[in-house]
This record gives sequence, structure tokens and C-alpha cells, in this order.
Amino acid sequence: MNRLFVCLFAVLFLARVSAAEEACASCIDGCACEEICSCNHEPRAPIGVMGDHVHHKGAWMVSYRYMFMNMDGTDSDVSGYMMRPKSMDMQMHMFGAMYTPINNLTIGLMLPYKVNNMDMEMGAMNMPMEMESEGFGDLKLSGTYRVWSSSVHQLLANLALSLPTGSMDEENGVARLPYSMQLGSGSYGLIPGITYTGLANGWGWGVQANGTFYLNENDHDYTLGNRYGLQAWGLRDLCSSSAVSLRLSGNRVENIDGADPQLNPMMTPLADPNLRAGTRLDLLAGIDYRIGPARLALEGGAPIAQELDGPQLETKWMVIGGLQVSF
Ligand SMILES: [Cu+2]
Repeated sequence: MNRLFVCLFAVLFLARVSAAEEACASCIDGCACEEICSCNHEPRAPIGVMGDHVHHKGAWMVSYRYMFMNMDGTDSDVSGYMMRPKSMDMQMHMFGAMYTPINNLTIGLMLPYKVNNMDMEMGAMNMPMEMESEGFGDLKLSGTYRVWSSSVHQLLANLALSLPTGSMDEENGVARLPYSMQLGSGSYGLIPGITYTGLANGWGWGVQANGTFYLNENDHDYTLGNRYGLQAWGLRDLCSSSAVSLRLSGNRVENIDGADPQLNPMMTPLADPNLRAGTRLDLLAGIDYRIGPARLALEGGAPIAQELDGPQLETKWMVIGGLQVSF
């Protein structure tokens, strides 16, 4: 008798599971069943990852991210230069909006507001000097298209266009600030990418590769170097409303092509377009919390390896906080 009950229960349970799986499979397209199935369309990647999800048709999402990065000390000797970088703090307030006009395609807009502070030393007397720049950076228009998906996996194609809305005329009253203190690229850029994500049994994971290619020389006779990114992450649900994550993020930046004639590379390595390249691998831990349509998330980490074609400032640590609201 007991056995019969166990068997009956197992059959019912399996029937429920397969029904939920079927619901999930159909949910990918129309998303009539978000509540029933676990294949929800909530963001599943750590907050520092962009373009990791597509919403259901007609949905909006607005987001705000705050990013802080600290750089301190140089990777090689700077004593031969007149102006020597000591440390730098980079802050970014990133405002975003996403809309899904048709199934499987989410379009978005992202505008950063940047605040850069750098401490320098000048001359033989090590005179301290500060540089500051602040303002809007380059506006990005993005599209994320779901190429393929099942109840567990999805494959997304990403493409963004970067517009030269940020200033590259930042100065301190005496001279133009070096490349890394400027707010925009001055060029149009294309950012293609590919993203894979998985979600099952309270685990989430994903991989993303992308590149940033600046298409034209800006008004100051230079083009920022290409950027390449490759990252992988894993998430674990703590409960239905909270998850923790680990992310490995690799980034490569190439040197600047051309040179701003107002910047003198003999004065400081920051003004040398051929000392800008570098490769970095960051490890970040994150936590997020979801309440209804909102998601609050925090991620922080540090490089575990970096190789700079410097003298350049070394990245020490970074944090990213964000709030996303879907409706
Ligand atoms: Cu979204």
C-alpha cells in the first residue's frame, strides 16, 4: 500500500515537473507564464555584466549603476618624467533604459556620467598636483537578440553603437588633460558580442565575449585602441529572492592610434599614446536581492593578474552597485 502511494506521488511529481518544463519552453517566446516557471526573464548575470538578457515583448527596464575603480602606483619606473602619476579614482554613474519592441529583441540606451580624480607628482621636488574631470561620457545604443534558447540555455547576439557624446577637451586651465582623464572617445564605435547563459536548479552560469572598435579618428587626431573582453560567471540562489555570484573578467586594451598634438609624451607617460595598452584579469564576488520588479545588486573585486605596456597606473580594486526595475 505504502509503495503504491510512493509510486503515485512520484508519477504526480514527474508530471508536474514536465508540465513546468513545457511551460518554460513556451515561456521563452510569449512569456505568458512567468510566475509558473523558473525560466523567468529577470537578470541572472552579476550586475557588472551588460547584455545578458532579453525581456518579454513590451517590457521596459530602467537601471542605475555606480562603479568605482581605484588605481594606485605604477607598474614600472616613472622617475625620468617631469609629471608622474601616483593614483587615480574613477567613478561612473551609469543610467540605462531597455525596451523590447518584438519577441527576442531588446534594445537599450546607456549614458555614463564620469568623475575622474588623479594625484600626480611634479619635478625634482615631488610637488603634489591634482587633476579632475567630470561629465557625461559616450552614449551607447544597444541591441540584444536571442538567437536560440531552451528551458536551460540561451544564446544571445549583442551589438552596440557608441556615439561620441563625451568630451575629449577636458583641461585644468593650463593644459589639456591626458588621455585617461578624458570623458569620451571622440569617435563612433561598434561593440559586437556574444553571450551564453544557463539557468537550472538554483544555479546560473554564463560566458560573454565582446570587442570595442572605434571607427574613425577624432578631432584631436587620434583613435582610442580596440578593447576585447572575455568573461565567465557562476551564480547560486540563496533563496528565491537572493543570489551570490563569482565572476572572472578578462580585458585587453590596445594602444592609441595617432596622437593629440597638445599632449607631450616627454612630460608624462600618461600623454604617450604608445603606453596605453594592457591586459587585466579581474575576480569579482557579488550578491543581489530581488523584491518584486526590482533588483538591488553589489559586486566587488580586484585584478588577479595585470600586464601593462606602461609606465601605467595599476588597478587595485573595484566595486559596482546597481538597481534595476522592470515593468
Ligand atoms: Cu533588462
